[in-house]
Amino acid sequence: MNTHKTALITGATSGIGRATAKIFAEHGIDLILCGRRTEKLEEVKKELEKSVKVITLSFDVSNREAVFSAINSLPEEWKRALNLLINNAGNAHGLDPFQDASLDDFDAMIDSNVRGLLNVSKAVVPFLIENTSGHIVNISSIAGKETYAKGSVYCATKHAVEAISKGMRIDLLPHGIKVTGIAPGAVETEFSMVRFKGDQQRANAVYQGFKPLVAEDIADAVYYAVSRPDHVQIADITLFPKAQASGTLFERKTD
Ligand code: 8X3
Repeated sequence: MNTHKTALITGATSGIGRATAKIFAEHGIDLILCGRRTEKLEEVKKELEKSVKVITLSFDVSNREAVFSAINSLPEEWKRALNLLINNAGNAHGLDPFQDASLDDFDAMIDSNVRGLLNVSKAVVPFLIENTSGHIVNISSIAGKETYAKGSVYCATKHAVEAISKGMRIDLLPHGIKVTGIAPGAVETEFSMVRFKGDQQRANAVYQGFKPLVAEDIADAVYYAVSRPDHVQIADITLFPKAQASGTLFERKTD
C-alpha cells in the first residue's frame, strides 16, 4: 500500500480549499490543485511548491467533459500516486424564500455542489480503486443536516452531499476507500460574498457579534480525518463556532 499521500483538492484557490492545501503541504502531502481561476491556482502553487510537489488543473467542476479531460491528462506517476480526494468546490447562490428565489440560483448550486462533486468523484475514483488505497473527504455543511428558512435548495444540495458520502462509504467499502463528511457551520470566507452576490454589508452581517470559524479551522479537521491510522475511518465531523448551536441559532454580542 502506498503510504505517501497525494491529494486532489477542488476549489483550491481560496477559502477552505486553499487552507487545506496549505496544511497538507506543511505535512508533506503532494498536491493536485484544482480551480477555475488559473492565476490564483498558480499563486497557490508558487507558495506551496517550496515544500511539496504541486500540479494545477484548471476546470469548472460542473463541466463534465472538462473535469474528465483534465483529470485523465494527469501524468502517469501522479495518477498512480493519487490517494486522497477533497471535494471542496461549492457555493451558495442567494438566500431567498423558495417562492422568490431564482431558478438560475438553484441550477448554479445543483451544478457545483452536486453535479460537480459527482463529476470529480467519478473521474478520480477509478484511480483510488486502482491504487488500492484512498480516502474521499466531502465538504458538506450544517445545511446538509438541517433545513433553514430561505435555504431550501442550498440545504437540498448539502443533504445530497450527505447522502452521497454515505452511499460512497457503503459502495467503496470492498475497495478499502475511506469516506469522510465534514459539515461546518459559519465559516468566514468568500462564501457569504458569493451567496449575497457581492453585497458586502449583507455578507458582513452574517458574522457580526461573534467569532466565526475560519478556513484554517476546517482545514485542521480535514487534516485530522486524513491523518488517522489506516484502520480508523472518521465518518462525520460537524463543527460550529463556539457561538453557534444550530444552523440558525447564534449568540451574538452587541457593543
Ligand atoms: C455554510 C454554512 O450555515 O450558511 O454552508 O449553511 S450555512
